Amino acid sequence: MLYQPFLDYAIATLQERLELSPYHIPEGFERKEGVMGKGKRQENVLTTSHAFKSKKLRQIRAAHVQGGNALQVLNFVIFPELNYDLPFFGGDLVTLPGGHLIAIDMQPLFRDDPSYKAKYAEPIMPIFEKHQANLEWGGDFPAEASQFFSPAFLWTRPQETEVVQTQVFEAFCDYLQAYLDFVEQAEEVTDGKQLDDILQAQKRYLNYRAEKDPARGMFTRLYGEEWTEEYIHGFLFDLERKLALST
Ligand code: DBV
Repeated sequence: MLYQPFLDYAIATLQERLELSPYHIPEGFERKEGVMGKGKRQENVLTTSHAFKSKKLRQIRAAHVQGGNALQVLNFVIFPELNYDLPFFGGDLVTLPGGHLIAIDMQPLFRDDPSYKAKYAEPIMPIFEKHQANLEWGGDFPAEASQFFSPAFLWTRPQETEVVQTQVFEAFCDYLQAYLDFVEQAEEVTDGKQLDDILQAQKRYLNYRAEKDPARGMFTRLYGEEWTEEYIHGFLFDLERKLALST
């Protein structure tokens, strides 16, 4: 239940600040039960999915995995509509037997563009610095992933659960509020070249996340390969499927 308050806060805040509509969750993915481990260490694991959309946000979705003290995950991502230059909101909050792994970011479409950085990274640096001061840098992560993170990437592996409940929770709330400020201000893109750049950047990000999903192993052990691949491509990172449907 460690991440339930994060999910509750996110949904309440989104409802307060946006006009949300439901986003279709394919059958079989709203709720899935499985079993992890053997004998005395056996744990029931429940995965629930939550999804919404709004005028500027194509898909707002969360996967919440609850499997006792040693397995708790909230993966929460916001994918903007393709006619906005907004970054992705990404939260990967993971508790495994070895401890907690926390990644919170607003992942840029155009990481190396200085004007993009000035628009979407610089304003959140004060929030990043405030929280970074209390949360030790989490150390190595896959080098390939670094091209998708912003300079405000909050990455930490706290040992104490209390740190997650307090400092990580505050950081999550601050990042989400700041993201919704960006959403409020965002204006529709109409230029053809810019729209194409956004589409390419979204596809690159989505394909990376789908291909390298660090939860693939966990889901495959729990629910099998077929369910897992369908969950990843048909719900968690579904842009390619949606584009294929619309052409
Ligand atoms: N990660 C997901 C989804 C998850 C999920 C959809 C629904 O993208 C969970 C579940 N992340 C999850 C789990 C682990 C991680 C790890 C279960 C632990 C895997 C394990 O140790 O077995 C950020 N998440 C990680 C790691 C990173 C991230 C860097 C460590 C991975 C490693 O060391 O290999 N978030 C992740 C990431 C991006 C992001 C790579 C890239 C853009 O936004």
